[in-house]
Amino acid sequence: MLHSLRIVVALLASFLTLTVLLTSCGGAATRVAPYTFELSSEPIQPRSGQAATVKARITDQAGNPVNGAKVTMQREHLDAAHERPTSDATEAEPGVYATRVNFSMSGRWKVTVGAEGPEGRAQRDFELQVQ
Ligand SMILES: [Cu+2]
Repeated sequence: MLHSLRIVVALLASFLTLTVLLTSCGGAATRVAPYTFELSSEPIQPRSGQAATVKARITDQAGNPVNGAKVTMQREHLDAAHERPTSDATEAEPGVYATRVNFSMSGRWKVTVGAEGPEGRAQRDFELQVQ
């Protein structure tokens, strides 16, 4: 009896966690897509005050490129608190989304890539070191 009650509590707890995760990224109706993200930049180590290209390769569970997604990249400087600019990225080649950005300061930057595609929405954080 006590044992089965514990299971119910555990299930309820995990359900609540899932609900919070889903609602925190834009509504319970949004599906969390099983995308894989890979981030790269040109140059590999961007310099502050100079334009760099940031690219996200997005693939689905089968490893196929995710085409036609709406992709954004938000940049956050981890060494100082200030505005967090967001850029729209465009599909440069199948499943590869690129944007041209200017990291205003050197140091550690978090790049949050958000993708809304046919299988739903997903996002992932990356860290970039800017010279
Ligand atoms: Cu900064």
